[in-house]
Amino acid sequence: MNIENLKKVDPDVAGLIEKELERQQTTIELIASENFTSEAVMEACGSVLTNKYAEGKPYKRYYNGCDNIDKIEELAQKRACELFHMDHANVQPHSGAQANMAVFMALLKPGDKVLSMDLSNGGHLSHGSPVNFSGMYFDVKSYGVDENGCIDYDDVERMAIEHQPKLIICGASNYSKIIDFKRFREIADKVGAYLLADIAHIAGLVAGGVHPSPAGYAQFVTTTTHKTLRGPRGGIIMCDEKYAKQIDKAVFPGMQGGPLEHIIAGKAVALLEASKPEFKEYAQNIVRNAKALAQGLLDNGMDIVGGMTENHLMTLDLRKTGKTGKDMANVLECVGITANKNTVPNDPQSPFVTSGIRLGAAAVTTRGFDEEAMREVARIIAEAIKNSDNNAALTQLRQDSLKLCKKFPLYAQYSRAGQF
Ligand code: DSN
Repeated sequence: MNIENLKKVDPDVAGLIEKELERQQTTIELIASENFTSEAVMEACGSVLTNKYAEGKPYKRYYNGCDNIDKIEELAQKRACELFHMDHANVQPHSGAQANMAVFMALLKPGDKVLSMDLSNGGHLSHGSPVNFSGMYFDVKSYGVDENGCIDYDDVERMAIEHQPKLIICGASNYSKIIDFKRFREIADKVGAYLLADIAHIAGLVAGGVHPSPAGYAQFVTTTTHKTLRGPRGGIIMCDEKYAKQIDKAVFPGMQGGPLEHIIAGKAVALLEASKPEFKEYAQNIVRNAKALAQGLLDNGMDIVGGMTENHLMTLDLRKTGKTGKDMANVLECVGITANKNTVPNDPQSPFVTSGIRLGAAAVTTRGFDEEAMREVARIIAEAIKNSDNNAALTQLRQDSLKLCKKFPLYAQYSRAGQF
């Protein structure tokens, strides 16, 4: 991360980047959708590729001078298809929400019916929330989770038969159990619906072989590239070959203009990294660490939605403590732990206040946290919540979290000689 030029040209921005690096190095990152990408990915994203317009597809562009860009984008497509065992990949979506939007555009007309997971039960905004384009222009019916935090597949089937959706979406932003893609496909087939699997959160787990793959079940798979997959911020759509043209047309010219080829290069690098044996080990470690965190929290008397996690994340249920997600996420920030407030199923609080906190293990696993460290993180969280009004206790807990950060350095070569 050489920012020497930036320091001269714009010391304000350079200074803030340095502060952000220090924040990342000195805090414990538990936001379930975040991760630390490699320097190789960052070099690709910060490269001269940002200078190039490349509307269109590889070898079919609206601009000249795309020889190198074509090869890079083709590599990203090929690597995505190989990693996820899908026929076709469009690597141009700027984000996961835009990937989902393009699938909607490719398959549906305004007013068509969609069946997807409710946002407050763990679904995503772009799966049909009334405040998002997906809920404004389509007729969305939502399934949720049962009292154990699990999808009730019989209920999904009942709703599919009742509503006859054209598209069923599986995949979530806050769901801690394995998703049964086969069952979803059986339900979709029963009512003649397309199946879209949004694997944004679990893509790295799928790539690493610790979560079943949607390949062979979902005709459409969308993902982000920056969560458990550990790439740059962005999206990808994959599909069966027979839908390739439809999807490509929906992305461009339907949804987007010029693709971000520097980010696409970063995606190509991340996809290569995710195909290596070390990444399998990383994915296994994420799940192991998430389970250690969950067990530690349960042992410290905390409640978790659905109990033990089966993937990289979990939601702390604070209802019995009488404290809110909003306040406790702020308390955790005081002790050096970054997480986000999140609703729990049937939450009595508003989405801005909430009774839960979502926690994920992908980012800390990247910096090398092991199960023992995760148990210590669980202790710090539980103690911070119990002692949320005790400044002395919180100050000590901040020291404890800093100790962990020092033990597992992040981008160590950039830190100012371990000054933190
Ligand atoms: N905002 C992302 C998350 O935190 O899960 C989903 O897009």
